[in-house]
Amino acid sequence: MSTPEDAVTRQVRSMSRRGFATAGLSLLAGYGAWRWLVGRSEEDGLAWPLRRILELNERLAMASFDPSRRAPEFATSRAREPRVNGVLGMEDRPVGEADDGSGRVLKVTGGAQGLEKTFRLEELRALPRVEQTTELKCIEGWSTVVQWAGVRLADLAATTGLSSTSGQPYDPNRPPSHLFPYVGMATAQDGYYVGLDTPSALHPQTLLCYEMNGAPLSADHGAPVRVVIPVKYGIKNIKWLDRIWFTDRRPPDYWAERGYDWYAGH
Ligand SMILES: Nc1nc2c(c(=O)[nH]1)N[C@H]1C(S)=C(S)[C@@H](COP(=O)(O)O)O[C@H]1N2
Ligand SMILES: [Mo]
Repeated sequence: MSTPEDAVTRQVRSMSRRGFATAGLSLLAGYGAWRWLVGRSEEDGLAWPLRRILELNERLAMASFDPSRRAPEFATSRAREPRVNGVLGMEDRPVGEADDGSGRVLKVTGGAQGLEKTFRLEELRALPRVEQTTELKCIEGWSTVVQWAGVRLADLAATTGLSSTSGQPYDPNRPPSHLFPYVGMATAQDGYYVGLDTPSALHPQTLLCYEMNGAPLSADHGAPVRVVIPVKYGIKNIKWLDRIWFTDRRPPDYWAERGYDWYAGH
């Protein structure tokens, strides 16, 4: 004869059995979905369904990017020395090169028929100098306020006319026709490379920097010239920059190839 307690126990047992079965089923479903996901072919280090989601994020980021939006700027007194983070491509620096790399040139290509122009450090210094104190934000979770000095990539595009196939100088108020949609950047020997959308690359706060916190840029921080692009995460702030190319094709990007968001804005 069963007591009320027995009935309760049975009920609890069957409930937990059902609960267990449900949990087990959903686990299996989850496992199946996971197996399915990891079985998908990879594109740039990510299973394609995840890649599609990232691409959707990127499209949203592109559509919502407002070129008139500026990253916050800070009082110079807030500036600190950032840690040295990321040395990819920098092992390719020739031994014996002057610390400031002043003998090197920056190559820039684009324009009507892939014209190349080169700039020595002094030539970059002769272009309008911009100082700004902005935050360098790493995706690893740290950020440092740094004072930078350099030339706007937009000003370089204005003097060279390389940012459009029409060859017209870049003017933010009257953008030239046939502006290239992308900008590629790389260290010498391609040890590190980033791809940028042109609105971000020609944003007024995007600088080719040669000074940090009032001193010439050090080798560790990317001398002679590095990119500072405060509308993007640190990964896009390429150090020891060798080449810039304005292009119709989305340029390769070191971290996007390893599963990070190609856009990497914040
Ligand atoms: N050439 C090169 N540039 C690079 C990297 C790198 O590995 N190689 N790392 C990036 C990352 S992830 C960050 S956070 C910043 C760090 O800049 P810092 O070393 O001047 O602090 O550099 C960026 N630029
Ligand atoms: Mo970073």
